[in-house]
Amino acid sequence: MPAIVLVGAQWGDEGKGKATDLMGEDVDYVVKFNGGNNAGHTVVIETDGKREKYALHLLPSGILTPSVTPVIGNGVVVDLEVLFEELDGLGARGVDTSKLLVSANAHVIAPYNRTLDKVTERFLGARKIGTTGRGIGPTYADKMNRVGIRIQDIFDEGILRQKVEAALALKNQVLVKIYNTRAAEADRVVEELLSYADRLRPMVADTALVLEQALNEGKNVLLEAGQATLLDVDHGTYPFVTSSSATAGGACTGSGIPPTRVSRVIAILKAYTTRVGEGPFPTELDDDNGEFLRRTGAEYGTTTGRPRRCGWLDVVIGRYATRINGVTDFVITKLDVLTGLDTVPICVAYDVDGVRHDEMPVGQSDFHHATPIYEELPGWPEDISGCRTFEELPANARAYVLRVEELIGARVSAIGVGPGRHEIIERH
Ligand code: 2SA
Ligand code: GDP
Ligand code: MG
Repeated sequence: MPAIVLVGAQWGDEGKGKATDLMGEDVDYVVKFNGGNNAGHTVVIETDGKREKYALHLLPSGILTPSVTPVIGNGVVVDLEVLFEELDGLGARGVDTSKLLVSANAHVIAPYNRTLDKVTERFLGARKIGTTGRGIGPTYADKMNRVGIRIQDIFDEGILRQKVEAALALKNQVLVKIYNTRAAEADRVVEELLSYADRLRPMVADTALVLEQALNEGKNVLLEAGQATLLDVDHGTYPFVTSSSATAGGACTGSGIPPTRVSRVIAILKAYTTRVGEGPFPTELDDDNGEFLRRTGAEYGTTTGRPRRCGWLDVVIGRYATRINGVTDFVITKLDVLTGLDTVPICVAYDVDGVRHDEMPVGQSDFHHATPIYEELPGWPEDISGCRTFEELPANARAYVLRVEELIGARVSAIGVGPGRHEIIERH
């Protein structure tokens, strides 16, 4: 049976959490395969007419569906303090988290990597990336450098100590001599990490094997990305990216599920564009329209609270996401946010020094000063949040979706018309 991959098409915050939650009923396992608690997924659930809002960071969004087994895959970086805080928070709200599985091969965000992330950003000053400061970059750097700490190391004090000491031999030089800050003490780090061992032990598994067995038994597995295509370390707007593989390929390396098992790749595309952190953004709006999108779409970081940069939809990026991820179908989210605009612009290509680009420019410098070429579509004044079928949408909203579908080159299988779990139109 199939594995389904769900990715973000733009710079994140497209509504992946809501889309994953919506699929929850139809899947048996939801696997987070990249990133860590830099992610922020807001899921709004209506029970008895009351709206309950959940903000998930490290845990897969599927954790809110009782029948789902949530899995933290090997490609994730885990802050253990945050893991237990998040589990306790959900537990206090009556969510059963007892089925959670954590890969023995996932890497741990050591406290010194949180420090390094923050001091590096301060050190870079104007050249900073605008990270979430959660220690993500330094932890993936340790993984590639082969000085990382893995979940399984927490259960072997001797190995853990050896690894922490090896990592700190170099890091403390950097912390003290370059960043002029305090050295990390190996003993304290080891003590802190060991303190989580007993609670962690029952959750730890060979998750790649568990998922292989689940697929063999005909179970459905959803692989849920954190961040998005243009934040992918290989395919994004490097260096203004996160440090993991957020595209469909990363779903396989980050979970241990082979590509031949994946039958569907869903990409989530917001009806406009947002970005948090630094880096190029051709359709960014610094005017009233940008403010309208931020206010109407409540565009503030789910993890850091930072105001998100806002701009019009960019289908050059949409097409790129289709290609890089092998998208089978898109979910367009937040169409309701565009309600009330006279015209809705879509960026269909870029002008770079008088040359038209229909694809992402190969050179990052060109992307930095790309000017959008817009196509203007008529807007719609009607409230669409109550629409549940495509036919119920106003003609101009339908025309917008159909035009986007044509421009990105893949089917739109669902359309979000509000933050709630059921505020969605499914197209069969
Ligand atoms: P990091 O911390 O090393 O991953 O930062 C590197 C870049 O990746 C961006 N990034 C994100 N972009 C959008 N949303 C993210 N999650 C949160 C949210 C962000 C928040 O859901 O709103 O609350 O600020 C996320 N995580 C990482 C980051 O902005 C850098 O550009
Ligand atoms: P993620 O990181 O991709 O999971 O997205 P976030 O949760 O960070 O940001 C998406 C925000 O949009 C959340 O606050 C969602 O509740 C909200 N949202 C998702 N889909 C829709 C939609 O169709 N309409 C509206 N108005 N809000 C939505
Ligand atoms: Mg988010």
